[in-house]
Amino acid sequence: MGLEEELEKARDKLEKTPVNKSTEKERARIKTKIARIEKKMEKKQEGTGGGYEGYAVEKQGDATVSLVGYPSVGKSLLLNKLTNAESEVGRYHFTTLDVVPGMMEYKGAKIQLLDVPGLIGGAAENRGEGKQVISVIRNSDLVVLMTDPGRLDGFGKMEEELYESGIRLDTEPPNVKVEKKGKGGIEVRTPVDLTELDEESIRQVMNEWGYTNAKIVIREDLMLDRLVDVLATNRKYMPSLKVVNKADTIDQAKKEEIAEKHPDAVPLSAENEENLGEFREELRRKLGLIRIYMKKPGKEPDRDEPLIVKKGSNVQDICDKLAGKIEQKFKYAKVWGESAKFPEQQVGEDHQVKDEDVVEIRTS
Ligand SMILES: Nc1nc2c(ncn2[C@@H]2O[C@H](COP(=O)(O)OP(=O)(O)OP(=O)(O)O)[C@@H](O)[C@H]2O)c(=O)[nH]1
Ligand SMILES: [Mg+2]
Repeated sequence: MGLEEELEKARDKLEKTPVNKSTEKERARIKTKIARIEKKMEKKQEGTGGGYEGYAVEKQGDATVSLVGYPSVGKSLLLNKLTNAESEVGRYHFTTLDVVPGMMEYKGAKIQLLDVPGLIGGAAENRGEGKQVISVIRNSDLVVLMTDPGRLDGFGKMEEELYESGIRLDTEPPNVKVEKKGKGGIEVRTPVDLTELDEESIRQVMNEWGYTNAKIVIREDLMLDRLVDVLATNRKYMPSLKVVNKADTIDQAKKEEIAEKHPDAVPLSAENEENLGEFREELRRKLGLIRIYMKKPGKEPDRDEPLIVKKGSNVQDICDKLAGKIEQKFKYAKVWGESAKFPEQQVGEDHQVKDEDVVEIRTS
């Protein structure tokens, strides 16, 4: 039996197994099996030399975003409106066959947008170009899920498809640490109460994943799926942004209905360039990009070309980004702005910066 067939069988079995307390262990076993077949398939794909070549896009700029959605939702037109790229826009499905990159500049940040070919049913099962689509998405920093008013179910379908491919959207990775040991069996430590899993089933699942001697520390009320995610180790956690394009084709009532059903989706029109500002701002916010104005001693800060770093970055990260530009050894930094207790505060490398701070690096 081929891997694909095996996978299909296992998925089928899972679907037919009801969800209740008595089938919990059986479902755990099947899920483990599914995850292991998927991993095997991935390995095989890598082994054949990938076949990713046509899709390998060099990451450029401060962040990379993939634009996914069913054929003809308007991905190419949006890319053309927002960036310097020229992606073919057509009335026919699948006008975009390769990944087309474009660069968008917004508030000093260079955001690379990738027009990714139609995310079609079956991507997770390695049908068609699905696997390559997934690999491009996994390599980006955020995924835009795009649909139009006629296909609002697209969001759920895309989310499902990405989930099946090991991509976890808008979710924190499990707060769990696993450490392999030389002996002693499986030691389970849970400082919190677990409502779904007991130690026995945790041990069982870990055994099925090939862990015989290990320590697992669980710091959240872990569900079975997330335990499997930890053990599978190939999960990708990333943010997403939902977009409903072609807002120009609907009336106010329909707009309100969409806002109610999908409050987190940004309605826009690539054609009429409606609401593109909000889209850019949401992208920047979700990517967590912040601006730092660098300053040289005795000079005014450079406000024209901010240094872009991720939210939560510290002075050390800034120095890393400036690598090559600072030749001498870091001594201290001076900071003005939101992160400073007072203007011109003297700080060390672990000081966390905030959006629009002014930073002066002192070297010795
Ligand atoms: N009314 C309206 N039509 C749009 C809008 N955006 C795109 N379209 C039209 O929808 C059709 C498909 O647009 P594309 O940009 O080619 O769609 P795509 O998602 O790139 O499609 P594939 O490359 O096939 O996956 C074209 O005829 C566009 O002119 C919009 O905001 N409003
Ligand atoms: Mg296209």
